[in-house]
Amino acid sequence: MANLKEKFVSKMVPMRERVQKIRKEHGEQKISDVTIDQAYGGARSVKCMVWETSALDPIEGIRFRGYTIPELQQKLPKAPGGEEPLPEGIFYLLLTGDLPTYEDAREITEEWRRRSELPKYLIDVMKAVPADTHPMTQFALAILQLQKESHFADRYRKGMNKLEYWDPMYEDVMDILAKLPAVAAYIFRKSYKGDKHIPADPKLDWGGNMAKMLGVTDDPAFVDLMRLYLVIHCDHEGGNVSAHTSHLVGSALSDAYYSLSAAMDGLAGPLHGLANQEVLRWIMDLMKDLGGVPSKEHLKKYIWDTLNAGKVVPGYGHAVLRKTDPRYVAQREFALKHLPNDDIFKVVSSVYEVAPDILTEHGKTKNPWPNVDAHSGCLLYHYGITEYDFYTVFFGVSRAIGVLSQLIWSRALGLPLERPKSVTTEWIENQIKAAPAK
Ligand code: CMX
Repeated sequence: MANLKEKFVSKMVPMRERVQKIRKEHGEQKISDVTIDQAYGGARSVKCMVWETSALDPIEGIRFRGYTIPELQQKLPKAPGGEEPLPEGIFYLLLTGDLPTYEDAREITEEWRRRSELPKYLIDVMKAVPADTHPMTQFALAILQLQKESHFADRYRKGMNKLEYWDPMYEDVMDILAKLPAVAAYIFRKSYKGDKHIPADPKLDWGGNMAKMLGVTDDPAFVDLMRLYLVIHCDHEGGNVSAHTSHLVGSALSDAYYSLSAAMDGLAGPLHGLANQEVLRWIMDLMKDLGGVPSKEHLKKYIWDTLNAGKVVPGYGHAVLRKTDPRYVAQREFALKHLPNDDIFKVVSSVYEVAPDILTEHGKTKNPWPNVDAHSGCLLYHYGITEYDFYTVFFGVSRAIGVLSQLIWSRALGLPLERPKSVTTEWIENQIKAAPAK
């Protein structure tokens, strides 16, 4: 795809110079201090990584290249007749920093269509996977199996100048993103629909084809849901587990297949992306126990029971956010427009009304507000995707857009091996002893 690649080069060259200048002239300037609590506590808020594609404010939420979700719903190109932005458009934006035209997005659709076919060896491997394997395991496995296609690994083996790393990385990223909807749909149909598959439609966009190949409904609102979903889950700055994992693994010059597959292993944790499946499971259990849509009083007791049993309320809390996640809000607005009378949506809304006060009273979580995962399952369930173990795969297809765009940038900027320093508890105790008395 000449245009996008040329456009990227036009951005890459000045950006390289900009970063080199910053490092040369201001490399010694401090931007973060680290406390003992942060060292034990998962490095919260320690600023020690650069991530170009998005930035997260604790109160306002995510901005993709400076744009909020409502702004992108307005400004990104849409498919004819569609109401939600095309994921191809956000890939263009994350990679180049510029808003695409409809034609720019269409070119990416075409490029991904040309690269989308799944090799037969992948299908053979996927067929051999035990049927009860979790969809996220299958997804990470499929990405890893495709690694033998890597241009980056091939070029590196043959000998490549560092300044060229970004180029085969770009090619790998385009190949992977092109195939992910078909990989995801293949896992879905194999796991839940009798191993009967639906071919892609060459006339459809990337998200449209994702919806088509799943084969759950012809409702055009579902196609728009897929596009919205694939846009809003794509990136959430660099510190989250999936993004950070891809960054770390990629820093060893592992190619995009290795980096993404590892990122998906992190996304599959219940405190991260798997929370979307856990939310639906929790709500379905709740509706079963309480006989359908519960009263507020019953719901409050159920939430307290969850907390008193030493469990988390899935979909609530966040390591960075301190307000309702704008990705939650975008999905809530979609639900209010398309499925206001859905019973599960009613429960999701009731939880939103009562859970923040309960979590505040409980007094542990720093953020009592819902995150992205509190809402996505109810939308997917409404359109017939009732197998909630599959939900995190959608998150993974979307997250690939963000982490892979950044991976191209990481190689373009020559970012080095990531290697923070670890210390022992004994070392920390010695630091405490050596510190001046307060
Ligand atoms: N329910 C109950 N307790 C919660 C809670 C919740 N939803 N959220 C946080 N807490 C607890 C933590 O478990 C922690 O307890 P301990 O002190 O006993 O360890 C305490 O509150 C402080 O946690 P925190 O600093 O507010 O939050 P963290 O940065 O440690 O963790 C997160 C963030 C998301 C893992 C946590 O809020 C959580 O477990 N939420 C539920 C799972 C979830 O929805 N994850 C998806 C996040 C979005 C995504 O990545 O996809």
